[in-house]
Amino acid sequence: MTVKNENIENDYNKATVNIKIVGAGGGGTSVLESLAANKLFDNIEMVAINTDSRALNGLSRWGISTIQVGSNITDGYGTGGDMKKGEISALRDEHILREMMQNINMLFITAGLGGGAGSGIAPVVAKLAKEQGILTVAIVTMPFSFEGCKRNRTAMTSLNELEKEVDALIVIQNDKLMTLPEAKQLTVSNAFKLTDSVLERAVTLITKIIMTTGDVNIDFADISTILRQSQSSDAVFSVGVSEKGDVAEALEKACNSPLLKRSVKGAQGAILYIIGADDMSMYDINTAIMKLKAEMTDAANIIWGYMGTPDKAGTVEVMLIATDFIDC
Ligand SMILES: Nc1nc2c(ncn2[C@@H]2O[C@H](COP(=O)(O)OP(=O)(O)OP(=O)(O)O)[C@@H](O)[C@H]2O)c(=O)[nH]1
Ligand SMILES: [Mg+2]
Repeated sequence: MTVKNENIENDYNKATVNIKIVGAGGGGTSVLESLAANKLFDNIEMVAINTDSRALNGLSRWGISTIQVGSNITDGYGTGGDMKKGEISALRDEHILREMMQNINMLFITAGLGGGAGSGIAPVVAKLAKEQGILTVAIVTMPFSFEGCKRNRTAMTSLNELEKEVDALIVIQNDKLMTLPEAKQLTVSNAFKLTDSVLERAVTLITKIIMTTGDVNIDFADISTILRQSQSSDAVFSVGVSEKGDVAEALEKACNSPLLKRSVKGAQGAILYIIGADDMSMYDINTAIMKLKAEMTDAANIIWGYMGTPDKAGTVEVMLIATDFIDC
């Protein structure tokens, strides 16, 4: 009996998932600040990486670690929009980045693409993570059209590099933010806050799924299976909430989020995690999942989880990750 308990303890220790979140460049760092300000994660280390020493200054008060790269290339300034400088800076200090990734299982990389630091650093971090077999999800924004062709080209180049290295890539088009009903009231800084909150939601979604133990549990291995099922890094991460406690409505909202680049149509793999009242009906969950299946492909691999909590009475939150698309 004792032996069995020790084994469980060992397995539990092994099963602890070490997650880090990297913010590359100025935009990436601001996402970390908003995660820290909302005190979302105590046990996940956040690391800001930039060439710009001033932008890294003071982050320790939020509990964010910092890595300044390329000090002999940019003299501690930003790259002035030069992605090559960002990339070379990261490569020069590759050993520090590699060390930062030791003993982690999963890495999130966030960046606002279009500038030089984030666009250059993020693909280098992704490549190093891939070499070490770390499950890697990048969540990036594409610049607003008004930021001009150069920034858009830089962002596209960086995106193409990232695509080759990561297990899942979530792309938020800043322009799409302008189509939201609240867009007209947005000041510039509020618009970026909105982007930050979308990035924040995607990171929260996946970490919440991994870190919480549900009644029908989903763990790191499930996330890994779904994200690695596909050769492509194309993925949909979304959250839907029904205030009426209607799981089908929450799922519908998750599938139709206005910021998604694509729908779940043609997806061959999905994770569906439902958080709601502790007396949720199995019939309703079944109906919702069958609806999702009908949207995806016949042979779709759907891993579902459920956590019932008394304080969720009246609302249902559905978290959805869909991958492995066959284009139809
Ligand atoms: N989410 C978010 N995106 C931002 C923010 N500020 C800028 N961006 C976006 O991110 C893109 C890159 O800008 P920065 O992150 O400031 O650039 P950088 O990576 O630091 O690169 P350099 O300053 O050129 O060395 C911009 O074109 C914007 O689209 C922000 O506060 N939050
Ligand atoms: Mg910068």
